[in-house]
Amino acid sequence: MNTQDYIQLEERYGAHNYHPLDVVISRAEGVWVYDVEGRRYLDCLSAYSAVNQGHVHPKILAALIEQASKVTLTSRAFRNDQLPLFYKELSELTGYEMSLPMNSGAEAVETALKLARKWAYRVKGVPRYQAEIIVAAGNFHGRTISAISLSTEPLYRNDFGPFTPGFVTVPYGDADAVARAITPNTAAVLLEPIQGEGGVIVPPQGYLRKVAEICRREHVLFMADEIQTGLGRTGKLFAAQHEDVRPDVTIVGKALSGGFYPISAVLADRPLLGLFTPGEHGSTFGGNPLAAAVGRAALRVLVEENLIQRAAELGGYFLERLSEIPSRHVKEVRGRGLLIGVELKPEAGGARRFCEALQERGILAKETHQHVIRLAPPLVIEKEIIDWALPKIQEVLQMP
Ligand code: IF1
Repeated sequence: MNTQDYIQLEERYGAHNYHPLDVVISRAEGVWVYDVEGRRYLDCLSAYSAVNQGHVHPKILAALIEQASKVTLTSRAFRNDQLPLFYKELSELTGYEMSLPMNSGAEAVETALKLARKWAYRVKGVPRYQAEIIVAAGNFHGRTISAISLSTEPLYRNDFGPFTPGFVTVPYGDADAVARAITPNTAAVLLEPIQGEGGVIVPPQGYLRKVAEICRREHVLFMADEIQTGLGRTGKLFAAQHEDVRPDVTIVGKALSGGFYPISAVLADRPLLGLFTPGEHGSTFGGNPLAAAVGRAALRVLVEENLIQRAAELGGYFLERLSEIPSRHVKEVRGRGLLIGVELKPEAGGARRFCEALQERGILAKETHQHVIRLAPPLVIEKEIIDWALPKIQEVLQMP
């Protein structure tokens, strides 16, 4: 079967909820993916930052195989011998006292929303079912009904109401707007430290710190969705650390498994996560021994291979070189660490044709918000590979 055969099958039998680039990947290793025609590409998306550790990392693969041959799923009705170690290692790495494991990112976001509401009623004293959670315009927190209820993107919402109530939207990047939106019923503020889907939007310096201060003063929880920005992507373990902020709740996913398996978690200290009691929340697969073993290996790789430091250094280098490319199409190059967005001028006609031109040259990237090319390779990338990619990116940015 060739590329077209696979595409036809997919279009015929699969729901059309995506419009992928026409490349059919059958194999991957490190920063490289290979298609069914045997062509090689540099992966500059990293599955939206899920493969920070690089594709098919050998140490994570070994942990997966070893655990899969022992026991994969017990349900949480019984205990398993991997989850306690995962909890401990996640706590030691992140500095949060506890965590609650789920599968997809959206589920972890839902978990955090439930936690904030319970805290509001049981600790803060908000009248029953009056809790409000403040979110930012342009956010992306997932695809569940509640996650799209937070969204301001018509495509994600329009046909899917009625929506979950209890959310208040403020502009992103404006701390005063957060302060103004707070009422006695506010439970939490939920933000991405950098908006990924929003188009790699880096908020003004000091924004996160100000919001954190406002939250502390007003007795409101500050919750960071670090599903995309966390676990090294921006050159710190968490992007909020660029402003020395430690949110009350941090949500992680994606790279928590290095791309092998959906694993997410909510991180917080005991007074908060300790509020959940048996039966209130859970998931068949959340915290299963295979996930726990994979998560442990994925975290170890981040640390042992210095991937966070690499993201800081190589990201800085990549961003600088990209900024030097003369192009009449580019409006701005921005980002942190290896999460980089190249925003094109509206006259450029959208980022998609640039991504297709990159594909022809052996680089896979995905447009976001129509005018932004997102460049986010696995953190195991090397300077020489960035230097290989730069002239190709330059060629594409200098197209007519
Ligand atoms: C898709 C975007 C990225 C996320 C943040 C929660 C979730 C995500 C900050 C939900 C997921 C993904 C999902 C993917 C596209 C993608 C995405 F462009 F849509 F916004 F990464 F930038 N919080 N982001 O970024 O996690 O439930 O998917 O595990 O196709 O929907 P999930």
